[in-house]
Amino acid sequence: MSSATSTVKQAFTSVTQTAKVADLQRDTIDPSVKPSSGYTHTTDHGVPISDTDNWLKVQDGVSTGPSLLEDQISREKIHRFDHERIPERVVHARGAGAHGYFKVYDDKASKYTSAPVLTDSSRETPVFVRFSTVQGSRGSADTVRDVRGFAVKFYTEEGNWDLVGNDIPVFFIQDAIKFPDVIHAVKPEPQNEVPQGQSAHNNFWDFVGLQPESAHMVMWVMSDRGIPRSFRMMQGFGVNTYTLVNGEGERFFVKFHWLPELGVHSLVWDEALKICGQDPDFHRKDLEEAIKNGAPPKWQFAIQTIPEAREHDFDFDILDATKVWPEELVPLEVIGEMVLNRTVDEFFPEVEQVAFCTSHIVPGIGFSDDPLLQGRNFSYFDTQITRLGVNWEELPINRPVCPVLNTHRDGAMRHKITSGEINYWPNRKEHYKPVPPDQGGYHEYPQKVSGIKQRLRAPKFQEHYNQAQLFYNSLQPYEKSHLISAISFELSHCDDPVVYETYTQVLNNIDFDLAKQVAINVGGVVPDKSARPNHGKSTPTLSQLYYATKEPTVKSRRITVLLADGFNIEQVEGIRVALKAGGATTWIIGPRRGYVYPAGEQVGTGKGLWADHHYEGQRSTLFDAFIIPGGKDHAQKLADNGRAIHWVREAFGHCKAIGAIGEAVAFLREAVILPGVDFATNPNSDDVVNSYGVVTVGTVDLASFAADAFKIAQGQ
Ligand code: HDD
Repeated sequence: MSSATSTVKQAFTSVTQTAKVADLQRDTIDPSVKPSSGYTHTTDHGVPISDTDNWLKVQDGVSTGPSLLEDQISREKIHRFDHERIPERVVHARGAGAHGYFKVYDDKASKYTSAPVLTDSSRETPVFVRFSTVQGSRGSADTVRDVRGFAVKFYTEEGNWDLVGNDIPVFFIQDAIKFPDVIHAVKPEPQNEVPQGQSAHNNFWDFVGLQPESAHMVMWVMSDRGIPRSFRMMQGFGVNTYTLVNGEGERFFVKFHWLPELGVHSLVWDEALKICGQDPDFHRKDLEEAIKNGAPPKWQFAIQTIPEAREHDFDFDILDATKVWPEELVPLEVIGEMVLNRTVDEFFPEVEQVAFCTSHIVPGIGFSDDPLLQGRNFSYFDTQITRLGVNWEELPINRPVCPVLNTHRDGAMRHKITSGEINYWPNRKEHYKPVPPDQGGYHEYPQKVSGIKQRLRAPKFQEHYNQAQLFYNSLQPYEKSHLISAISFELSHCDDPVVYETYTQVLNNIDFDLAKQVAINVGGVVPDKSARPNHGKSTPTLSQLYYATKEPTVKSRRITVLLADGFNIEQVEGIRVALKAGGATTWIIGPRRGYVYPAGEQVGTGKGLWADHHYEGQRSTLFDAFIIPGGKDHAQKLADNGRAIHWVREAFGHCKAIGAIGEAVAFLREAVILPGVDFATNPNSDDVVNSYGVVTVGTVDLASFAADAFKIAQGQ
């Protein structure tokens, strides 16, 4: 820690790494306000209540008489209920959150910044993260095609730092003045408030067709990045260009990155659509389930830096938020990690009331002239005033863990009581003395600026297609095919020909083949030649494949064993031990929620395995993989059940990992009805893994397999 920082800390009080947990518990651990089975019900003014079920009425013993307005208890209950809602966020209304910590591995970043949160490896800085979708309202579904918000509040010892990012590294627009336009265009249309949780409508595609700077981001959202498998499997990006200033006063431009430990993974579109209906809270529940099951999600934190003197060395403007800094040009440096290990206690005061501001930075970190960031710095504070009132930073989830002391006073819902007669500076008592920079006070980098005041964009901001093309060229063939299907789906939902015809022409600036295929699908203008030559450049780091898991793992994955009565119990037990050892969350799906019976056991004896759900209760869409054990009657019973066949077929269509043992191999072959699939011709061979992600084994010594897995689980 620098001496300046320590002096300031002494002037206030010291804080610890678990400070935020302790701080929040100030509001939750008081036993007198914890629900219990004793007589605890009171009014808001603390008077015990004897009846919360009957409004005070005039009764004559026979008929019901009038309800009395006098009933202060009933009135309070209704008043409080009437005012439970606050305005939802104007964007990113739908979200989920969790607590955790951030730490850096060493002081490597001190060559760029003096910020202790990024350089002091002895610290564990508390964080709160909120993930979100952008378009839909608070009650919309999780798995829609959309950008995901990735907002991190670091409760540092020098004050709160909010890194308000997304799961996509670029943005739709370059200048903040266009934000209300892009959001109006993507949100439900004003005349009928349709559609919800989708960008598949005329207004969005109309806007992006006329605002070509959005082309790059449109490619990202329409790629598999737009339908993540889980919040835990998303990359995060600060998106805007910030700056870092080191102890020598040198300045660097910086981009911030989060890299998920589990790799970057997506749903497939058909699956995403179905989950919207089957489990609209899929991502929210996934986050909670992983943390509660002891698989706290983890991200590495990386930075890309460019020294101030190299600002103009690139063929794009490094302050343009519609551009990435290709990793080949500016490599990532991993400097730390974040773990989310605590779920929230109550959604509203934590997830709904958390409020982020890009303008919240700490000494050692600064802004750049990125025109999108500059506008954001105004907007966030402003919107929190509408949502939460001017004293929103006093709310438990938002208040810093370090002391907050200043001359701000009053306003609606002020909680804090500051003693003393002074509320201004300068004053005779020298209270609230500003902290000099060498004692830790924030000070701006002395940046030289010159120019002519005018409403213009810098020259390199005029180029919009090079990186959109770079992104498209870098995709794997299957990623390109998904992207073409996604744009085709969206444009098919636009019924104004001007809209889909214009957009297919925009696409022809990116790639001829892309434009042609989409135009054929949606009835657009089929081009006969490219509007712009493809520069042919590509880079592996823009494909999602590059960031998929480096070390395959079942850890924290939802894996089921699919059963009917008559299964082979040794195999099931072996499978479950092995999966548990690998850290997977396991489930049994059967014909009913209740006992499912192994071979040799009478149905109804209660001596079976308990199925967590029946075939329709939880569909295969909600799991990552499944295994079917052998058993002669077992395979036949599955084959006789249309729901079981549908379960398997959908999973196969969604490219899930599938395993089958013994007799189940033949069932699987019949269920998916795919001629020419190699596992169909090899039902009795050992360890056949085919290109569809299907593993089949004829026989397996599961007893020794389970024993080995058990040893692994015991750490031997
Ligand atoms: Fe924004 C919320 C991310 C551009 C104005 N934004 C919001 C949230 C995220 C982002 C993750 C949700 C925070 C939470 O969970 O509470 N926004 C971005 C990114 C952008 C971006 C990565 C581009 C780099 N935003 C942007 C611009 C403006 C805004 C250009 C306005 C000029 N954003 C807002 C807002 C919101 C918001 C209106 C709504 C709720 C809130 O702030 O707290 O102020």
